Amino acid sequence: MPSRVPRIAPSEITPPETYCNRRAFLAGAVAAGAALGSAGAAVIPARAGTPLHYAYDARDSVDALVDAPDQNRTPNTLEQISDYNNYYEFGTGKTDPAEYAGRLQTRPWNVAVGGEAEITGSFPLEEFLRPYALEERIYRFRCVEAWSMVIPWVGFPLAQMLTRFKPTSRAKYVVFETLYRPSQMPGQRVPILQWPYREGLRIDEAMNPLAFMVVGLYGRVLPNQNGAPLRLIVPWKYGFKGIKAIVRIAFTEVQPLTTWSQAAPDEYGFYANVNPNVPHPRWSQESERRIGNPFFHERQPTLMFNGYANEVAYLYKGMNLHRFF
Ligand SMILES: Nc1nc2c(c(=O)[nH]1)N[C@H]1C(S)=C(S)[C@@H](COP(=O)(O)O)O[C@H]1N2
Ligand SMILES: [Mo]
Repeated sequence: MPSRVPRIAPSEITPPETYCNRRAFLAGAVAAGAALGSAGAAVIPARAGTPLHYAYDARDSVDALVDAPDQNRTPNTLEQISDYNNYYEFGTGKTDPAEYAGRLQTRPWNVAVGGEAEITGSFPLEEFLRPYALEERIYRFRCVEAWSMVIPWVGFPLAQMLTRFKPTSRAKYVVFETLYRPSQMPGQRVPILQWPYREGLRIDEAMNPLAFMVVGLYGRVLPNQNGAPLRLIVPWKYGFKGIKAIVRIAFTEVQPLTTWSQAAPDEYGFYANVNPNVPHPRWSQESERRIGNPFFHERQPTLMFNGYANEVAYLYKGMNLHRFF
């Protein structure tokens, strides 16, 4: 254990995931950071719910990372976050993933990295994640809004991961792929979507500090239905960009085909930025309901880029967002 890190019993610390309020969060952050006892020991346990070491790193902070859209949002409960999911590999019902994803074996797990990068290959998850478990790069805590919920994710910035593989100047996009394993993913035995599920980002979007690779939730290993062992969160985009159970990452020169835009090109574009001004062909996107809100049926106005415009609007300067939706 590094000597400059004082030992503090976990019980003395107010867990930061109990609030998503920025000011309260910053006050609690120091203590949370000091709780990193055996940093670097286990890379990441396989079992959902196992406590994870994580820290809040002030160097990593812009206001938006914690709670941009709203100053006093209470995070959704673990039950809300893990009992109501979209994960078509386990079925199209919102409770199918909670019911069936437990059978997915998340070890051994390999992540293949390919395409326009200097370092490519297939990496066992432990090796893939090892840098983030080292003392200086411990998992980060971030409270972000996604899919009408406020969720205390644990993970690390996507940019930090991508730069390790030294993408070349030809890398204009990055594409992600989900595991294809029909024996454990019953939804894949049915052609609901073109399997495996695929998502992509433009490289500058992927390098924005808000794009986040997730390994945990509420300070613990991610439940399978939320995308264990590794999933993406892109807070300014619609939920479907947050691909789960990632096994392949590739850097490409051309814009990749993505599952939902292949399935319904008029309804789902490559960008999928949260945008109240661009209606979905079959519904308005001007307002949303907050899951878990006691006033659930009250709709709130949807904010441009999900409230993160200050952080991401520069990515789309001069682009026609009706055309590139
Ligand atoms: N592999 C895979 N990833 C996926 C999906 C999916 O069906 N398969 N659904 C997406 C959609 S539509 C949403 S809204 C989010 C939901 O993530 P959550 O269940 O953690 O809230 O996951 C996304 N990632
Ligand atoms: Mo979604």
